[in-house]
Amino acid sequence: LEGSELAKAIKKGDRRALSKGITLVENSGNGAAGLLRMIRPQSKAFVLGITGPPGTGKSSLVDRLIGVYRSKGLKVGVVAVDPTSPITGGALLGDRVRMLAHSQDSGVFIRSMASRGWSGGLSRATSQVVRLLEAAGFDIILLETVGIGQSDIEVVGVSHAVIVVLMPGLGDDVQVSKAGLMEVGDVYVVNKADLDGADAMAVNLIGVMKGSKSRFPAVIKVSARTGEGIASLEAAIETIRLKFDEGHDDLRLKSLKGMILETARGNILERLGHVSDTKLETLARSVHTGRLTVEEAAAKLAA
Ligand SMILES: Nc1nc2c(ncn2[C@@H]2O[C@H](COP(=O)(O)OP(=O)(O)OP(=O)(O)O)[C@@H](O)[C@H]2O)c(=O)[nH]1
Ligand SMILES: [Mg+2]
Repeated sequence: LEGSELAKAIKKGDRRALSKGITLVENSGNGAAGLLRMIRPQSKAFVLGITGPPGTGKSSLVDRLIGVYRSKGLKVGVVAVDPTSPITGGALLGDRVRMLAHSQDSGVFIRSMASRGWSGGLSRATSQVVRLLEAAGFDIILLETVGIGQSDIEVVGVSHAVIVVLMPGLGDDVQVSKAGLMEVGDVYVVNKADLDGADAMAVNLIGVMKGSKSRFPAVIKVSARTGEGIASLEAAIETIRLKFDEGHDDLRLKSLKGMILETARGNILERLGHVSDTKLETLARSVHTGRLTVEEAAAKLAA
């Protein structure tokens, strides 16, 4: 299948075609532009970003949320952006996908994307994969990414709502605030509430939130293990999803702004990644001899 045939099959919800489309996007970046034009969907799917430090239970919560939405009859797509290195990656990636109990359900589509090896185009690729899932008729798209650094967190910029998953014992919030996690969440989850320290963590977070005058994200204690608090989390997400369903354009525009920005950023970074060392050296020599300033050289490089 190629071109318009592939697009048609994806829109019919053909899973193999969807996989093929995703691979195309992953392999050829903007080379998939034609396909993305042909599948151009109405923005109907609700995209929920799930981020947080490593090991806080994001995948376990994704698993819970799949259950929640499947019981409502909604089709759920999952994109897990995995920071695992390509060297050890293969096996681990497989394990994580298998970990999800829903991988045999035809109303669920799970895809892992390795975050290594992208010269800045990760968010762009993620946004493209999200659009393919949307075209294939998924109602909810869960986008899991480990929030370690700025580029991981930028990935959730394409979401309509963002859940930041934390857990007891993260220590002071330095790690969390440094990564920019305190700015991106619509809902803050203290997962592993079955362990000690969840209350203290939640109180701490609420204190931090009160410091900000413009944002009032919810703070919810849950346990992906026992199911405690999952209903509250669901309710908090539903509040946002209802606004979305009622056609409030601001959430859609916010997500589209994220997609456009991340796509442009990806294009620029990719172009910079392809800069030849010869060209760079020529520019460096010009700066060295005083013919150009660094700023002028940078402008030439990015042109
Ligand atoms: N006690 C307890 N353990 C949990 C809970 N949720 C997840 N875990 C455990 O925490 C570990 C990490 O869970 P994951 O769901 O893989 O966490 P993650 O945030 O997706 O991890 P990465 O994707 O590697 O960053 C696993 O051993 C889970 O069994 C919980 O609510 N309580
Ligand atoms: Mg995970």
